[in-house]
Amino acid sequence: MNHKAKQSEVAGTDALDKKNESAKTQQLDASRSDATDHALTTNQGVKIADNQNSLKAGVRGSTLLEDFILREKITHFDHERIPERIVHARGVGAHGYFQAYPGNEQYTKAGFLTDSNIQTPIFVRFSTVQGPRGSADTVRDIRGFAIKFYTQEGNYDLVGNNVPVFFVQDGIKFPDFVHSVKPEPHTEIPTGGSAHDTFWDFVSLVPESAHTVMWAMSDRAIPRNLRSIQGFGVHTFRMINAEGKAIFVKFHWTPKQGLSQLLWDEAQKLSGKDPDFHRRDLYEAIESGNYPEWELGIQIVAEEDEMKFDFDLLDPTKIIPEELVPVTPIGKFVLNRNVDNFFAEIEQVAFCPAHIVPGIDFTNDPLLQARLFSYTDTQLSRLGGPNFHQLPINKPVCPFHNNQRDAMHQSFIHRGQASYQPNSIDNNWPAETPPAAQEGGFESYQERIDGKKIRQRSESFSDHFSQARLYYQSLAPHEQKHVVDAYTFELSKVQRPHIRQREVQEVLANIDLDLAQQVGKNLGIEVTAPQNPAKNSSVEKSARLTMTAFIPEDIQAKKIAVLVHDGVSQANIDAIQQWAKAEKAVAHILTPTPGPVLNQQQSPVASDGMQKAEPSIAYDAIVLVDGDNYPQALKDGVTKHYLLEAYKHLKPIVLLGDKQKLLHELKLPHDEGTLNAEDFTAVQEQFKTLIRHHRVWSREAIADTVPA
Ligand code: HDE
Repeated sequence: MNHKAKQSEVAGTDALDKKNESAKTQQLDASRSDATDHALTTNQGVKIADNQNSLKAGVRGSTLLEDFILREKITHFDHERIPERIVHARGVGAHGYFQAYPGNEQYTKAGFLTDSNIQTPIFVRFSTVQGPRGSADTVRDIRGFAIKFYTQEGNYDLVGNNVPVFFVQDGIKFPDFVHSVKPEPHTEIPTGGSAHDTFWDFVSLVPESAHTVMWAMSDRAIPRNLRSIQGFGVHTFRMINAEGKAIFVKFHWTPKQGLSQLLWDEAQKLSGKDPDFHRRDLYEAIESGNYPEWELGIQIVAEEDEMKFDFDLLDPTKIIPEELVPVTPIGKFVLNRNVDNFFAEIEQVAFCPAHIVPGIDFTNDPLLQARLFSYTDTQLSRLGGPNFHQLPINKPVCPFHNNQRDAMHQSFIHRGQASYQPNSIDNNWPAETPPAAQEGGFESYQERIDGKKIRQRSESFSDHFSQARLYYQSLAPHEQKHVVDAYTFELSKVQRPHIRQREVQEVLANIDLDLAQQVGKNLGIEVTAPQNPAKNSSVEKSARLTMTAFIPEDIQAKKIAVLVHDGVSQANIDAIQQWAKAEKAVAHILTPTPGPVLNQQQSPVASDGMQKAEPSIAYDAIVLVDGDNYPQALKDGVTKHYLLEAYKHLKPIVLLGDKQKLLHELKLPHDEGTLNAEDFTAVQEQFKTLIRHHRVWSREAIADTVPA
């Protein structure tokens, strides 16, 4: 019997026979507990007669220790929480599938990347880094972007972030960095943010952080939703094809939805008004069939070109500008299914950068190397032992067998006598698989190693400012302004003047004197010419660093607030709803109170929400519908405040009929983002273009002076 045939016989038929996409669903189905139509029992299966009263010595007497039903219930409850992740504790996730484009065999032998006919099930978890599990979604922070691919050759985890670089170059500095950004130890303040002394103390002393801090101070760190963020593998990885030829790759995933940001004022307000803003958005988009989609691409560098850049490919604080190496698309993934249970799936999912499959391998990036150890280690205390791979969300869909046995939370009943190798009792099974491409055994890439054991940073890692400068120089003017505002805001919260001074003079001035002087002016710090100015990167400006390079083609899932009152025009409401449906956008009819309003014909118009409860900051654009009852209907000021705030936050606005007067009343000038019409259909195309571009940036100078 050949090796492969024997292996599948040993493996059994269950996982192998399942179709790829449904495999994960079926696996989860098998472990789903659905209590409908079942009697309430204890964990031992004893039917419970009374779940309302504990066992007592008389109706007013003390509770008895022998009440095993009470004790079992309370004991289980007492242990419901597990330790949250030390970083990336706040997160949300969803299921979906990945599908490769044809033609990737030249790069890799990984089956899920080379067979374009299969849909590989995936699970994605997005997260913030700093805050605890209960913190707000919209804080200024890097977002985690971790994908588990349940491939037929084993689970592959791509554990990345929404920015392409990291704060430190060597894993040994990671605990220091995390301690500095986490809430300060004496007060446990601030929750979810970096605007405090310890963070700025550390980063101003560690210039290798300069580039990533610049990304964190940009609009990338306050995304509008999780559907419109990019993802990056950060480190350089390797791909190996069936001939054994290796290339270096950087992973990028680009959202079909385009990129969009919150304004800082919105982000702060949302932290209070809807701390679950991002997780709600993702859940609702998927539930309504607006499935978010990303394209996976790679930047490819031939092995022989490793040294040809003015930075080191192994340095995780550097990007490869797309002008030097363009991104080659290799596949796409779609998120199309919400979880059934947050804890079982999102909280218990365990990612690890060391989970790779044949055709993909690591490089010597010293940050990546430390990560390879850290993730499994953290799961041991978080998930209570080494069997966390048996949890439904972590279990591979392909067969897996070895001689690891027992330990906490073992849920398999291993049969047979021999749990060692070599053995002659079980004919030496489970057996090794040769590494040749067609057999599929994992083989590490045979990189030549020749060096001294040494604790030293390579000289090629020593330029810390030129790419920070490249990033700043590549941003659009409004994005640069936001960076100045963000440094000003954060440093204004720093209590110690010497830390502010050091960041502005010794970091920012080295990156860009003008940037440093703007921030310095705001903080009352005089900035002098730098000691160590950034040398220019070989690329002066990179076109794909500004978010304005990622405008979506459609307005699918964009949210539009439609403000109505008693006496509104039904014709315009119908037109808005038809248009939104055709565009797959979400139009919410918002009423002054939760009940319906009456239109001009006195028929009820159903409410999707109340204006006070569904604030403008939760929407991408607004429409004020015309009607008979103005200004009586707007007398309490809620609608006016809505308009003022939407205007301030640079939203596209449509004013229909009598509502055209409102801007004038509020002393706000009309501009290219405020559309006046009698009929909605007359401006719908223009409105769509404005929404695709998301904000009316030309309004920003005026909007900053608008109180709201
Ligand atoms: Fe992580 N990181 N990390 N990290 N990381 C964790 O693992 C760690 C780094 C990232 O949704 C932890 O299971 C070290 C870079 C994401 O479950 C922990 C170092 C990048 C997630 C850990 C890094 C990341 C984590 C905490 C430096 C972007 C959330 C819980 C050597 C490329 C995954 C856990 C999820 C989570 C360690 C640096 C991304 C403690 C030691 C660089 C997206 O093991």
